Amino acid sequence: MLNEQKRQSILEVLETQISKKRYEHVLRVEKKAIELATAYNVDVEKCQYAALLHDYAKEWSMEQYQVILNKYALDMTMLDYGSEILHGPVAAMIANEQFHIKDKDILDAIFYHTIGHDVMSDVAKVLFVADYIEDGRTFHGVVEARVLARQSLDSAIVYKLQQTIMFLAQKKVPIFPDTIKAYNTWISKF
Ligand code: DGI
Ligand code: FE
Ligand code: FE
Repeated sequence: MLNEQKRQSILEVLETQISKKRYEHVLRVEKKAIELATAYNVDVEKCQYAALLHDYAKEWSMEQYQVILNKYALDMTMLDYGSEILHGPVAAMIANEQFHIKDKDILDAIFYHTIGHDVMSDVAKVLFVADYIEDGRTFHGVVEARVLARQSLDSAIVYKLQQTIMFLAQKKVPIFPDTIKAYNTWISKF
């Protein structure tokens, strides 16, 4: 478990960055991440760090994103997809820079929490699934996702990628190529 003092110091800053509604989502993701990490024998503390910081930059402006993208020479094509795609990679840079998190599992989990990735550590898998099925989610299909998450993290990951791509295509919004890449890799595993 994450030391409560460290946890509170993160929450204090987090509260200044995102709305109350999103802050509560983050706490529910943390709760679900602890639950999944415990069930699947994954490092609980790492999963808590990843959960607490994953949406840190979700409400930032394009100007703020641009600064981080330039500073870390991140993929500029992400700018075409807005905050939905940018907030994970940017939050990973902030976790490193501002919260001094150097653990690759935690940083990658945050980086890839929206788009997914062909190779995902156990911490990344826990966050990817916890974000999708936390208790506040009510979308069509969440019940199925929760059932799958009890069977295996991998099956829930494939389901999330499949559902997300269908949802985006239905909305007629552009799909970030790495999201498709992750889908292609994961779908061939099942
Ligand atoms: O930040 P959260 O809302 O908690 O969850 P998230 O980071 O998984 O973001 C989900 C949103 O991102 C959801 O509305 C779908 C969207 N998204 C995921 N992949 C893509 C995407 N949006 C675009 N335009 N393209 C993508 O490839
Ligand atoms: Fe997110
Ligand atoms: Fe989230």
